[in-house]
Amino acid sequence: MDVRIVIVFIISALCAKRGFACRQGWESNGTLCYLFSHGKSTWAEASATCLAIHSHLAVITSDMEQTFLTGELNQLHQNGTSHVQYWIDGTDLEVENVWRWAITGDKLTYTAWADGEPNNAQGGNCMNLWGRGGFLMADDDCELHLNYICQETDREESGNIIG
Ligand SMILES: [Ca+2]
Ligand SMILES: [Ca+2]
Repeated sequence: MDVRIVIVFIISALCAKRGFACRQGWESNGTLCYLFSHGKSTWAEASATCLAIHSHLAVITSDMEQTFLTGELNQLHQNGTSHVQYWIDGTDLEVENVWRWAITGDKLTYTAWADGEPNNAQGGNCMNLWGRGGFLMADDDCELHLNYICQETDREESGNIIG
C-alpha cells in the first residue's frame, strides 16, 4: 500500500476518533469549544475579547453544558473556588430581570441560578458562573473585573482540513 494512503488513513482515523478539533488551548465538549481566560476584565471587555478571537462569551442552553462547565471550573480551581467568577454571555441590561443571551438576543430558555440569584445586588446586570455558588449562574455589576469563558461553535465549518 502507498505510504501516503496509509498516512491519510491514520489521520482520518484520528479525526474520526476525536470527531472534532478545538484550537490549541481550548477545551472541547461535543461540538463546542471553550476557552477559560487567565486574565480578568469587565463583562463588555470580555465580550469584545471573545469576539476578537472568533468566538463569543459562553451561552448555556442545557444541563449538559452547565454540568460540563461546572466540572471544568471545579477542576481548574481545586485550591479554592470562593473568590472565582467567570463572565458568560447572559445580560438583563435592557429590561431588569429579562435575561437574554447577548450574542443572539434570545431570552434564556435554560437557567441554573445559584441559591438567591439573580438578586440584582449593586445593579447586577451581567451573568457569571460563581465559585461560591458552586459555579452556577449569578448576576453581578458588569464593571467588575472577572475571569470569563469564550465559546466557539461550528468549528467544523472553519476548522478541519482533513476528515
Ligand atoms: Ca439586573
Ligand atoms: Ca447577584
